[in-house]
Amino acid sequence: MFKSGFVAILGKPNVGKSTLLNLLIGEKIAIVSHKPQATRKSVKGILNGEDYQIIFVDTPGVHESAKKLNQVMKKYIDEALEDFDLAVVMTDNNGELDEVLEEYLNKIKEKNKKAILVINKIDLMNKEQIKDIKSKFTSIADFEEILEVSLTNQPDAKEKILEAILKLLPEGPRYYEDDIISTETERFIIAEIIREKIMNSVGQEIPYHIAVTVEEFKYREEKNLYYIKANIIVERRAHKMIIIGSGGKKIKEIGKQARLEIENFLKSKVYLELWVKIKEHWTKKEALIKEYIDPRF
Ligand SMILES: Nc1nc2c(ncn2[C@@H]2O[C@H](COP(=O)(O)OP(=O)(O)OP(=O)(O)O)[C@@H](O)[C@H]2O)c(=O)[nH]1
Ligand SMILES: [Mg+2]
Repeated sequence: MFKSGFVAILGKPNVGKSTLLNLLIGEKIAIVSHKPQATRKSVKGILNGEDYQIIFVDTPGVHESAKKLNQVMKKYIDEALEDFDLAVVMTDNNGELDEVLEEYLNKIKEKNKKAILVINKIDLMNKEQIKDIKSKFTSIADFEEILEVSLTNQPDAKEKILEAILKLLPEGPRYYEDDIISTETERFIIAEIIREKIMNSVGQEIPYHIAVTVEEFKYREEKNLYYIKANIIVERRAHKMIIIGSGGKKIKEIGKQARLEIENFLKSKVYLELWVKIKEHWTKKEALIKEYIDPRF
């Protein structure tokens, strides 16, 4: 019997959803940050086995907020919950459970879909804390299985989670060719790698006000490398100054880190050119959100 399906990964910001996606796929396709709300749009990763194909959908973690960008992020979760076969609900040592997450848990129930609860980051918790989180979640939703793991500190976490998923996955077709691991474009992944490097190298607030667009992406035969030109969009002049840093030091470091990872991703030498552009209040303007994040929303 061939098993397949769409597995939605849901949870509050920073619990480790993108870490899980990357671990399951075995390649880094989603960005990871110690800062919350790293993921902005859903990222699909495909895992092919002898007798199964799982399409994981990593969703953005969101807080309740009226902000436009947050509303767009929520649309990705709604979309992931339109059509899915199994939900992996994740939480961490914060055990946060608010109305937004509760709404999604209700939706899973309404749709008669099964869910697995993954309690992540047990390396930061004691038994008592784990027990409390477990009872908090099980008091409002049903889970077929509850797993306590540490994605970063436990070698068999991946196997445990995969095994639980395969047990619950329905019979189904191979939806995608078996040689692709993601439906995301190279351009998107490159922009995300750059955004991750910025997120992880500047202060608290700025990451939520930046977008990255890849303007040019071409292979230069004569030089044997990819030429990539990307724009870093910020909302304010002050943010631009911080990203550039004194004497251009900061942007140089961001560029170097991003280039190394893009080279690894493309398996080729890369020449990366970064430009910082100011677009005032872009996170509040629908047309600009469409342009930088997703034209569909
Ligand atoms: N201590 C510890 N940290 C972890 C573990 N798993 C993930 N992390 C860290 O948690 C942080 C958040 O991980 P992400 O995968 O970006 O979380 P996310 O749920 O995708 O976050 P959003 O995209 O913001 O919703 C990163 O710094 C990870 O390295 C774990 O088992 N233990
Ligand atoms: Mg994420």
